[in-house]
Amino acid sequence: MRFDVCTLFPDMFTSYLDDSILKRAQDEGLLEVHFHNIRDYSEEKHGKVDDTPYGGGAGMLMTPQPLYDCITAVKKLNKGPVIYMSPRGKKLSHTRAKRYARRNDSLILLCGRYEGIDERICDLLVDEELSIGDYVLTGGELAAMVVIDAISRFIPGVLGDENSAEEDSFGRRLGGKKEYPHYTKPAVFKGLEVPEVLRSGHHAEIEKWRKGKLR
Ligand code: 4FV
Repeated sequence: MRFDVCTLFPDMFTSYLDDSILKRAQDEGLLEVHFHNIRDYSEEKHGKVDDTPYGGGAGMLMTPQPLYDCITAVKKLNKGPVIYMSPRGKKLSHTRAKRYARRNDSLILLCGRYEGIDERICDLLVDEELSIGDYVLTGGELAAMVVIDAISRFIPGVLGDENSAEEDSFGRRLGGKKEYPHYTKPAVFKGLEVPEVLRSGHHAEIEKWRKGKLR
C-alpha cells in the first residue's frame, strides 16, 4: 500500500516510520510512504504558505496556491483519495482503518498546520476529511502517523500473525469489544499471580475466561 503525505514537516515522520513493524513493512515492499513538502510549491518569495483569515479571527491559515499545486502534483503519482486530517472529519476507527486497507491501494494524506487550510482546497481537491479524535492538534502530521499505523496493521503480511488485527480490541474475533487482560512471564510479579486458568492449558476454559473479560 502506498501513502503520499503532503506536509510542511516531512522530517517529523522519520523516526516513527524508520523503526520496528512499519520499517520492516517498507523494507519488504508491503508499505510505501512518500513525502511532499507543501512549502516547495509556494510561488511566494521565502516560501510563504500562510496568511491571515478573511473575516478576522485568531491565527493563520494555509494559503490555497501551495496546497493546490502540491496536491495536484501528487495526484499524478497516486490515484488514491485525498484525505485531509481534520477535527471536522469522520472518526477513525478499527472498521474505517480496515476498510481503507481493503479498498485502497494508495492514499494521499493532507496535513494542515496553523488554524487549518483554505476551504477552497476542500472544495476542489479533498475527497474525505478524517479525524483521529475530538480535540485539536497543532498539526495534522501526528494524525497522519496514526492513520498510517492503524491502516498498515491490516495490510497482509505487516503483522506477524495474519489474524492479529482481528484478535485485538474492536476486532471481529472479539465481537468489536475491547480486549481481555494479557499476561506474560513471570507467573508471579510483585506478589501478583497470573490467573491460574491461563496457565492450565485448557483452551476451552481459557477462551471462556477471556470472553468473560471482554468489555
Ligand atoms: C486533527 C484531528 C487536528 C487542526 C488544525 C491540524 C489540526 C491543524 N487532524 N484529527 N483531531 N488537526 O486536530 O485529525 O491544521
